[in-house]
This record gives sequence, C-alpha cells and structure tokens, in this order.
Amino acid sequence: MIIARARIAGQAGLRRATIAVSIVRMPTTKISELAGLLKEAPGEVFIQPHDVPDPDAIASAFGLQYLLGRFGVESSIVYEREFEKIDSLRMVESLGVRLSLASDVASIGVEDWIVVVDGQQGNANIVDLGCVAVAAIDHHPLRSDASYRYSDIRPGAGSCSAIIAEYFLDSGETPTKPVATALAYGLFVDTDNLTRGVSELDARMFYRLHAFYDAELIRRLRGSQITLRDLALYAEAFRTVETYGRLGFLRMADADDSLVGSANDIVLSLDEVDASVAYSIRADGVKISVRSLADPVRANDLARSIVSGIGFGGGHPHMAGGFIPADALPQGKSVETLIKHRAITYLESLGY
Ligand SMILES: [Mn+2]
Repeated sequence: MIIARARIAGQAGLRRATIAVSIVRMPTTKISELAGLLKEAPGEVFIQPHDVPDPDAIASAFGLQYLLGRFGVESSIVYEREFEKIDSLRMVESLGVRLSLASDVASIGVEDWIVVVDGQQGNANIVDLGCVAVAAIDHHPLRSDASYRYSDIRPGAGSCSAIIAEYFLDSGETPTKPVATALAYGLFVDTDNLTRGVSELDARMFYRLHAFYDAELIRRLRGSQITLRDLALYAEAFRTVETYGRLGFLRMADADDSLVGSANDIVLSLDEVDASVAYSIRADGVKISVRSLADPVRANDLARSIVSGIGFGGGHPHMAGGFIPADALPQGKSVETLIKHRAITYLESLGY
C-alpha cells in the first residue's frame, strides 16, 4: 500500500517508502528469497535430487524440505531411479526421510515447480520430469544452458549439504537432529570424510552441525557401506586392476553406478595410483568413473576425453563420471582398449 502511494509520489517518495518497509521486514536470506518465489507456484512444489540419489543429494533435499516448511512452503521430494548404495537406503530409513520415485507420483504435472538440488537441469543424471525447474542449488560446475528464477550454484563447495546447512545458519533456524545428521553425513560422503575438495564453507558447516547431529548414527552409517553381494563383485574386480604410470584402471562386471564409484575410490587409495578410471561394461552401455588426486589431471576433463563423441560425462576436478550407450560403442572393437587408449592419450597431452 505504501509502495503504491510512493510510486505515484515519484522518486523521493519511493525512497521514503523503501526505508519504511525495510524497518518491518526481516533481513532477506537466501531461504526467504527462495520461499517467497515458491509461494507463487501455480501447482505443487517438488524438490528433485539427482537420479540415483547419494547421501549428499538426499540430505540436501531433506534439509531444504524441512527449512521450506518453516517458511510456509510445503514440498515433496521426488527422484528418478532407485538409490543403489546401502548407506543411502539406511540413511533414509533411520532418519525418516520421505521421498518418492517420480514414476509413483501421479500428481506431477506441467504446472508444478521443481527445485533441483545437488545437480542442474540438463545434466545426464537429472531426468526431466516435465515440470518447471524454477530453482537450482548445487555444487557442480555451472551449466550455461540452464536458467532459473532462483539459483545458488557454488562449484567451490565440497558438498551441497554445506550450502543447505548455511541456509539454516543464515536464517537463524536450528536443524532438527535428523536434518543435522543427514547434512553432516552428506558432507562427509562428498568430501570423503573432510579430505576431498573441502572448502572453507564445508569446514565451517561441519563445525556448526556438530552441535546438532547424531554421531552414533553417523558411525553406524559408516559401518553400512557395502553388502556381501557388493563384496563379491569387488573381489572379482580388484583382480583386473592395472596401472600405467600412476594411472589405475579397474574393470567391473555388470555393476551399478555407485558400486563402480566406490570400487574406484579403493583403486585411488593405492599408494601407486594418483588418478583412476573404473568402468563397468553392461547391457545398456559402459559406465565410467574417474578420480584424481593430482591437480593437473582433472577428473571431469579425463571423463569427457574418454567419452568424447560417443557418450556423455562430467563432474568435479576430483571425481567425475561418464556413460557410453551400448549403441554408440564401436562395433567389433575392444571397449577396454578404447577406454585405456583415450585415458592415456589425455594424460600424455598433459605431459603427466
Ligand atoms: Mn554432491
């Protein structure tokens, strides 16, 4: 009302009105800005973590859902493709995270709005659910081909959980024990227990979350990393490990994405290896996981070099992934040799 009058009164009046309004208004925080936008949604509000959500994606969605609720916005978490790693499942069970497979949510429609977390629209691991992706909160490299009405994309952050934890802090909200536990666990997993790609934000948020999380539950989740079936696949895969200089390779039989990544982490932990490529040749194509501890070797660039022209890939400088669909594979040629040749060519182009 004041603003409307002031607009008629002209510039000086507008300035007065702005001052008057700012006295009664709480300082704008990122979450209040996002919540304000989402209140305009013509349909439902969904939070979408990346496909096959990992602990960081689940925690980010869970924390954001709670916080939006505190700001008067109801939302549901939807995801595409079931999580694969056992700790994700245990986390959801023990923290009471409510999330649904998109295919089970009949009400999703074109008028609904989506907030993408721990990923960005257009990424290979974010399925298009056919609604409006109005916002994104992420820590992966910024994509230039997507635009949002709200975006908070910080490639420097080691985890998306730390970004969401900061939303709590900035708005003066206290995370519940389950929310704090989820965020701390997500932060741990994405930063490999505060050793990989840790930003100042991750360290600060770990410190702040420490007062609220359930340390015993985190310890138990750390104790549920793989299943007996996974172990059998690992045992077989580790026999295939080969090195070329300080680059390690590992081949897995038909394994899901998460398992390829975790097996690759173990290859990277070898004293003799600074960068590693793990791949699984499956009926639908070849899944590739790339890791690097060596600064000149960027895992995302290496992943893209391997899949160049025949698949898609990307990620962080320390961890990345890729996929080559079965029908794009060169016929009658060895996939293994192709992957190794391309990886070695990339490394040699760096003179590494
Ligand atoms: Mn993440």
